Amino acid sequence: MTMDIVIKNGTVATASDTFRADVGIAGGRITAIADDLSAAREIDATGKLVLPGGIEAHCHIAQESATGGMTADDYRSGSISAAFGGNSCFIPFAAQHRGMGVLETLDLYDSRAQGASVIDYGYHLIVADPTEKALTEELPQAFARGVTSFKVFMTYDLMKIDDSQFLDILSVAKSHGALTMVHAENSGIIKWISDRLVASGHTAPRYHAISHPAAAEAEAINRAITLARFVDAPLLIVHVSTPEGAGLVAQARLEGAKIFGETCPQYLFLTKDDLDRPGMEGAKFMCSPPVRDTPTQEALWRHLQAGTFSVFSSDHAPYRFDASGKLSKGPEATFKQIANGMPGLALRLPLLFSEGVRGGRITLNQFVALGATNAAKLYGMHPQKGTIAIGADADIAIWDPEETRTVTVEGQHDNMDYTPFEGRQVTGWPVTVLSRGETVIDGGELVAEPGRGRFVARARPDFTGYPGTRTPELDPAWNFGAEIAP
Ligand code: DUC
Ligand code: ZN
Ligand code: ZN
Repeated sequence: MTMDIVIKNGTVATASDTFRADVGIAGGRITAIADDLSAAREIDATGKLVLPGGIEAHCHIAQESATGGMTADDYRSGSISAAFGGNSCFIPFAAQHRGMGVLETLDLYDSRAQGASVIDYGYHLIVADPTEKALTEELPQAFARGVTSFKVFMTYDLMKIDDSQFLDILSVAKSHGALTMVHAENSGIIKWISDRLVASGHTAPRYHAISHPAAAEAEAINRAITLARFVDAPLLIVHVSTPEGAGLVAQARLEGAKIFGETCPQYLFLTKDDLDRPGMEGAKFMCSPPVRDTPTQEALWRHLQAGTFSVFSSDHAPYRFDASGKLSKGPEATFKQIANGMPGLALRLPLLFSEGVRGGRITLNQFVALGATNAAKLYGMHPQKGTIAIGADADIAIWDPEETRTVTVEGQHDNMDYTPFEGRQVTGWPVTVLSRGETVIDGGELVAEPGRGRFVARARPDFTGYPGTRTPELDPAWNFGAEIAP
């Protein structure tokens, strides 16, 4: 058997197994996993971990917000940053804004990504304007184009959909096999408390945490799960930040509903004390939902360990600490006027490895599942991506589990001027990253050309094992024969 590359002497880990093996690559795919392989090019992985390349499934790249602000990272800088963080694939959002067609949105993001990305990519479609045309024609066409996940918002005046629109999108997604994702926070609670805070002069960044109470997340997650279960559609709750929200996800999963959860590093590593840093510094730590407190961190770690969360994502939403981003409304802006989001594309996996695996909170196999395999499965890329198996794309990250670095903004490769994780000691870093057998990162250097990354047309996810629910009112056998929903 002729191979182009062999990764030798490493410890391979997948979502299920850890074993000593060489990995052979030919034509960009994994063609052999065996004791002793050789090829013209050999990568020595002695003392290293050979893992599936990470799949970053939640990041905002070359995306404008509904109010017009543009993220600091584009597909070039964003993909480079992702690769340095051990990822060989990422799935940013293609954001439809009101008045835009779905296909027009996808064309726009194609033009932004093509020729720019160093790793493979797909998009989740954000649906903010579910017109009849979007529901009946364009979402099915998006699905046929390989965009098989749709995100909706329950908050933000210019993005949010109502419950009836949510049911429409869940039903369309279900009938095509797409996965709906939701930003679940109660818009009314946030507006009510924010208005009172601002009116009484409480405008500093720290009040962002107060204005997005845990109850707002819990109410919306409960409602989102209720709606998804009502039409028996799969749903993934993104960026879960509270024990209450995580508990609702866990309970629904226990009951067999096709409900999935995601959490992010900021909810495990930062707290509202970071929002209370002097002056406007707290703006660097503003994201929605907000960072919470230490007991919340502990509870979310328990949920990660126990399997409540299927994916662990950065929610990289890069707005610089200057007039192009966080301070676009000036240094006196209220918390309502500051862009939500923080960077973390390159640090998601090292933070999870250092604190999770080395800290004894999750196994190495859970780390692989949370960082790559589960995203590949849920987002329709498995087994092409997300695992080390014969026939899979040779998307591989080689990790040095012993290397310790201190996080600095200078050490990042994104377009940001700060990192919320500045000064943190992290042990365990990716040192070599391959994408379809091509080396992207080698010894701390970028060695691939922007534009080599390809769009991945994704398939429908497999929901075997989730029996779901049957709503009598939607069952023609019970509802006097009315055909209401797929
Ligand atoms: N939701 C996200 O998913 N990311 C950034 C901000 C937000 O509200
Ligand atoms: Zn969100
Ligand atoms: Zn996000």
